[in-house]
Order: sequence, then C-alpha cells, then structure tokens
Amino acid sequence: RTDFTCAAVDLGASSGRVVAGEVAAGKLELTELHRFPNSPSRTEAGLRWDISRIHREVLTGLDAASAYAPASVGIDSWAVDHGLLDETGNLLAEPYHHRDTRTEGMMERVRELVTDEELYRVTGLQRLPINTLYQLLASEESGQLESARTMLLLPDLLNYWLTGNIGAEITNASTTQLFDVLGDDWAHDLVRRLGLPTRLLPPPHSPGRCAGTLLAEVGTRTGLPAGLPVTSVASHDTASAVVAVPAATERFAYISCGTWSLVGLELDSPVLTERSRAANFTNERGVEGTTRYLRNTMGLWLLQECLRRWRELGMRRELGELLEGAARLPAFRSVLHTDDPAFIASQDMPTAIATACANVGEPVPETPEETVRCVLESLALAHRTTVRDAARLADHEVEVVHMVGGGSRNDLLCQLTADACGLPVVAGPAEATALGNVLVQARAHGAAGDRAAARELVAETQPLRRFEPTGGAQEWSAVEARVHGNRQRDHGVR
Ligand code: LFR
Repeated sequence: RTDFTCAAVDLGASSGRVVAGEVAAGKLELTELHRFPNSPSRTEAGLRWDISRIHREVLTGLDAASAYAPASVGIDSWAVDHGLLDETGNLLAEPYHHRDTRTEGMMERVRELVTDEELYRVTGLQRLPINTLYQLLASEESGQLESARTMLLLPDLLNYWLTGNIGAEITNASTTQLFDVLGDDWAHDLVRRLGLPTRLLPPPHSPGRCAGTLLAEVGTRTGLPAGLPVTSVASHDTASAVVAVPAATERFAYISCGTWSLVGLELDSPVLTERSRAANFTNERGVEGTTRYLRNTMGLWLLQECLRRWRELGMRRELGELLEGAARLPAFRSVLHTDDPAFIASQDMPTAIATACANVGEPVPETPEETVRCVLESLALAHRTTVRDAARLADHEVEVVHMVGGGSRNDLLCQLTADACGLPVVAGPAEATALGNVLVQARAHGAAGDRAAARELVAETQPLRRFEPTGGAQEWSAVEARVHGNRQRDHGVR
C-alpha cells in the first residue's frame, strides 16, 4: 500500500478540527492543523448554529491542509441537525441546534399519526426529541418548510458548499428517524404519513463514495486544487468513531464518549424486537452495512455544563483538581438516572442535578467535587446498564468495553466504567472520530483495508490504556437497583 494523505474535517458540538491524516502500512498519523471552539447562539429565532462561521473555519483548516497536498477531503459532524435550501440552492436560515426547545410536544404529535411500534419497525430508532423527524415537524408547523426544497444534514451541507453536489450519506441519514432501517433509502411512506414533504430528501449514498470534487472557488479560497475529490466518509461522527474502535474481538461493546455517551454494539443486522423498542435502543447505520446498535445516553455534557455554570458564577477551579477531589470521595453517595429529560436543555446544570437528587431522595451534592462524583458515578452506571441491556437484547456476548472519544481521557470515568461493567475497559483513541474519518477515506482510495484491518492499524499505532475492574460488583448491583427504584417511585409520584 502506498502512503496516503488526506484532510479530515471533524465537527463536534463544542469544537471543530481539521487534521491531516497519513496512512501507510503500520502507520496512521493525525496532525491537527486547525481547531476552533463551537457553540450555538441563543437568538430570538431560537438556539441556532452559526453555520456560516463553521464554514469559514472549515475553509481556514483546508487552507492549512493544502501544505500537505491531500489526495482527498472528508467531513463528519454530530448528527440530526440540518440546513434547509430553497429552490435556488440558498440556505434559508442558520440551522437549529437539536437542543432547541421547539420540539416540545412533537413526540405526541407523531403518536397521533403513527404508533410507536410502527415507527420503530420502520426506522429502528430510539425516541429522542432531538431527532430530525421532530425538528422537521416543528418547522412544518411553524410554516418554515414552505419555501424549503432540500434538507441537508450538516456534513452534506458542507459537502454541497465544497462541491456543488447534493446528496445524503446514509450513516448520518439513519439518525433522522426518517430512514428505512432495512433498506438503503428514506422511509418515503412514513414521511408522507407524517405530513412532511418528501421533496426535501436528497438521494442517499453509502460512505466511501466520492461526494464530488472541489469547486474552483473553493480552490481559490483554500489553496487546494480545484477538482480534488471530496470523499463521503461515515459522516455521522459516532459512525466514524466506531470505525476506529481498536477491537481485536467481535465480543466488544463501545462507548463513544463525548458530549453524549453512545453505548452499544456493532452488529450485522438491526434488532427490532418489542423489547428492544421498549428499552429505547437505536439501530443506526455503520460502515460496510453494519448496524450500530446503541443507546444515546447523556454524556459529559452534564460535567461540561456544570463547569460552564461554575465559571459563570466565578469559580476558578480546574477540571483536573475537581476530578482528583472527586476520586477521593466515598462511593455511591448520590447517584442519578442520567437520562432525565430535565438535563437535555438545562442552563443551570448544578441546580438541575441538585433538584434531581432531591426529587428522588438522594443526598444533594454540596460541593463541586461531590457533584462531579455524582455525575461520573451516574454516567458509569448508565454505561453498565446500557452495555448489559445491549448484550442481552442482541444476544451478543461482551468481554471488553472500548471507550473512545474525549471522555476516554478521563481516568476516573474509565475506572468507574470498568468497575460498574465488571469488564476490562480499553481507553482510546481520544480522536477516534477523526481517525475513522481518515480510515474511510484511505479505504475509498485503496490505501487501507476493511473494517478489521482498520481496527488492527488503530490498535497497532495509537496509545491505548487498559483499566481492569477492581471489584465492587455487589455494590454496583445495589446501586443499580437503588437508582431504578428511585426512578419508578419518581414516575409514580409525578
Ligand atoms: C454525537 C452525536 C450523537 C447524536 C448527537 C446529536 O456527537 O452525533 O451520535 O445523537 O450527537 O447529533
């Protein structure tokens, strides 16, 4: 295999980056060229992404990449959010952020039209208010779809601006809850029954395909040659992350750990049973026709938002110091069910956590360290429950848990997860998403092998750490039962 160099644009909800990726036999290297903070703006028109700025940052990154003479460019980002184009191909408005509260009530609206069972049978997706389906329905109700001709998920939108081509890459399309879980196309009938215009849905294609070639004007802005191929990667960041999970066995679970914790399995086919639906598991599309069978659980968002709020209130303590303090605290004082909808859009997370504790009778954390301990133990518990549920529902044995993404740098979270799951945790790579992006480009250009070969290359080249469970199996079972009981009672009361 020859040396292959590409540029990978990897956009996250709190930061974006452009890296140069180099791939050869025994070599997989990322060089970060440009990183920028990302956050939505709270405007009168709701919580919106400044996509024009993101676009400019991408071009700045590609300009830096031109020094590497990449053979291809690929873009991935978080899922479900999208831009709407009018009939002349212009963007109608800045895209909404999925945490915008306009989707409230939309699940109930959908239920009037399609049963939960049918929705799951057709789309295979977990019910989450952030899904594109609920967002589009909200747009439709407020008349915002009238002049819309095309809906493009964010990586597809950026690809369109780079190449002029319109399309929908299917790992990301599969997160919309509008895509056929068993086929390679949108669920047109369902979309019609929901009263949404099917004209919005661009033709779908698989990752690894050429998305188009760079427009001359992009060449002028970036120093990259016009005509350079833009490759459709697994454009859903989580799908890219799963590509770079360095698993050596099929009996693994993964946790892609960032703002969200995406916890699940890689399977050959979706699980669409009633039990799976009731457990709110999702079947998203992976590369090579695989299914990413997972649950979206609240992730480090809980911690990031605590830190943001504490800073707002003038606290100057660093995360490292708080984690050290949290590690020394006694275990299991306050543990929560993290998937409380109250956490999705809260703007004062420490208070939301305190309230959630008080509501279910867990001691309210009194110091930031106690809050951090509560968040990390609660996340580890969610990891445990989800890994076990996935293994049971898919009848798939798990002997190791791979943690990838930024959260895999958090030692305390990795150790708590190993203890909670009663399984070894292999932590890393933290940049799994960008690596997966690079690997899919390399494969498309004949410079990397299949899934298994890609995983071997990651394991061989990236620093990984292993956390063995240190005991506490009974305590974790007891905590799981306690949190489950709290939740049942809480539901009974409300
Ligand atoms: C992770 C992720 C999740 C998706 C959420 C919202 O970054 O893409 O997979 O459910 O963000 O887009």
